[in-house]
Amino acid sequence: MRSLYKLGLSVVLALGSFAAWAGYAFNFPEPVTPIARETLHMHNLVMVVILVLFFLVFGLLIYSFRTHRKDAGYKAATFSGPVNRKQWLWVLSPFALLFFIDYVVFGIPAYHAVVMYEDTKTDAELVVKVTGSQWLWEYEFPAEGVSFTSRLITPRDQIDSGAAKGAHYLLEVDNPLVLPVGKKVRFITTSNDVIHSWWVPAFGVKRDAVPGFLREFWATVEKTGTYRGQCSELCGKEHGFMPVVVNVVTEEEFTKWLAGKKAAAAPAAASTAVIAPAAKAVLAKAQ
Ligand SMILES: [Cu+2]
Repeated sequence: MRSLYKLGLSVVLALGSFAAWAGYAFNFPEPVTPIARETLHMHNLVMVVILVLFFLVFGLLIYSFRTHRKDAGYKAATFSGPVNRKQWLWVLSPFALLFFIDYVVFGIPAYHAVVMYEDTKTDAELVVKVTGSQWLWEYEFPAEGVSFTSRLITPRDQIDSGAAKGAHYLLEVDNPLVLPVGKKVRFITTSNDVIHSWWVPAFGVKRDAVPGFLREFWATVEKTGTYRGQCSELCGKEHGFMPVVVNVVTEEEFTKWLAGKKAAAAPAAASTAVIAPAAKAVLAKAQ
């Protein structure tokens, strides 16, 4: 009894220490897209069902161990011959129960989630192409002719522990991706070199960026804010240094930002247009 008390006390103390972990995000981040919410619901459903099964199975097991002990005076049953109906029932009912849980209780919502995840085209209002490179992300709005790169800006001395680490250590970039709130955005991913993976936990999306392939996913972000993620496919020595930062803003702010990006891209395009004929003239002379 005493050892049981000690065990109970140590469990309480261990759980008590969780209070000290308050800053440690243990659960899913707050979902901000339909996919993230669906994923969280799916996770919660599976968690509840498997916990009920866990306690049911272990409860029965411990009950059986305790009550059917020889030293508690329990007499073992003796039986032989063909399996009777009751035995068949004991064999088949857990099988039927697990089959039902897997294919109906989990299967239907999981099917719904997967179909929803793959539906990138219905009502998509914006297309963003995401290209992974060793070791940065490139974002492109093909319809607008806007593209830019997004690189880590955490100073090297923070990484080498020469300076105190900032609030968004390794999760900060020079040019974050900007998206409008409440719009369905279709993402197309690919890569310039090796396989990368674009991942923002709060969006509930993670998709590999594979060289030579275009892969898709979508997100409708319902809340403005800054969301951070990382490359989640080991892609070389600076895999840990290519974060994803997405600023989700109102429609007006987004239009303004996009216009600014377009304006910044225009002079560059104009100057190449001027240089090209000049270069042609030089080439003509050389011939
Ligand atoms: Cu990568």
